[in-house]
Amino acid sequence: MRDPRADFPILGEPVHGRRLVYLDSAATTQKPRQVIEAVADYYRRLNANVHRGAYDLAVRATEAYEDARAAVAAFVGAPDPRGVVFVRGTTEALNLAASSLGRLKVRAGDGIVVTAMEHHSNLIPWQLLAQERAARLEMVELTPQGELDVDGYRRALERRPKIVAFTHVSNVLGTINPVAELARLAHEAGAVVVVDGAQAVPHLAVNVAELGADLYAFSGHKMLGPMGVGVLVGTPELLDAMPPYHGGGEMIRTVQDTTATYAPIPHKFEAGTPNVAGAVGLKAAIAYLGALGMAEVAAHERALTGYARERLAAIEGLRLYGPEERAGVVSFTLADIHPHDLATIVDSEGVAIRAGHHCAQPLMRRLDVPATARASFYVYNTREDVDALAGALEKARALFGYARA
Ligand code: C6P
Repeated sequence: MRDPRADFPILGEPVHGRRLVYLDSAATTQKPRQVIEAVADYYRRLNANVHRGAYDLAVRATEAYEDARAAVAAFVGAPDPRGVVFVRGTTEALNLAASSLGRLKVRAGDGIVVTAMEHHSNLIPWQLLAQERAARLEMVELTPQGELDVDGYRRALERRPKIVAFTHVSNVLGTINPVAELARLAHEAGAVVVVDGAQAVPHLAVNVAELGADLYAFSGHKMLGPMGVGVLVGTPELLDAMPPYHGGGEMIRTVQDTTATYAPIPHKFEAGTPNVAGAVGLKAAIAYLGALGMAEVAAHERALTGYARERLAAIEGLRLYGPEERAGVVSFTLADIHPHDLATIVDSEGVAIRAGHHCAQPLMRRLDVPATARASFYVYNTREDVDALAGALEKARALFGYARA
């Protein structure tokens, strides 16, 4: 992969007088100037509301928005751009899925299956739905290595749930779930499959049609794109059958005093003025990632993650969580130093990592920790960044009075 660092202006901004070592891309990624420029250029030259105006500028803004939809469809292998719904992010996509699928499919006593490695965004919407419908929410456990217990998953499917929702890649453990196999098993059991792809689409070549997910969610801001734009990809047949989520402008065909008919997909799910600049920025991010090559992006992260695991494992008292085979996320604790203290100390060295429960409290309970520290990698990270993290962690050890090994 070519070295893209010069494209990211923020990497030139010093932190505490030091070089910024940004290791929190699972939270949000930095933006290349190509994306920043695409957003600025949209506002400079194209801005108008979409799908409404008859004037030229509005037509061109609408074209830019719909071009972005086509680019997203091509990037994730969605056969039909009508299956690409723009939302604010993964969280909104999953709330849309739960709310709408819930009304379509779930009755009292029905089953919904999730896993113990879900981000709260792929858990709370299902909890709310289960409470509302008096449905049964079941959580599939993990193996001690932090992988999904597939036997437990098969057992959960024997109870014929209506919906199965799981993450493609864990934001804490980096575990990559075998989505195609899990989707096939769920379909055999008659369930609809909802996949949280927030940590997958930015890092792996994803083809939703090959994976067999019925609904697949991800966020633009975790893949070099702007904040406030995300995607729910679905099969057109399912999206057609699903009732609307939000009501308002743009999503209707005709409105009577007490009833309405709805626009065809995807517009049925896009009530109100959408984030057009966000979609345009996301298209630029997709073009940027496409030029780097997703296979190269994945290989770069795999190599860096392997190196990080090696460097961190050599630090005495450091404990790594999650399986060996994984995406570019490394969670750890160091002796009994609180992860928040660790993050603060390494920050003073210019190293940005995340500490906390990572919006995955059920998983933290299973790991038997209140929190972990987490480093996550992307296209602009290097082995020097990993060395900087390892050095900063050694300093933290010394500061807390642990002797050097
Ligand atoms: N995880 C992290 O630091 P939004 O906020 O809607 O863009 O994405 C939510 C979300 C959903 N699923 C997974 C697997 C995620 O990792 C995230 C976001 C960030 O891990 C912020 S908590």
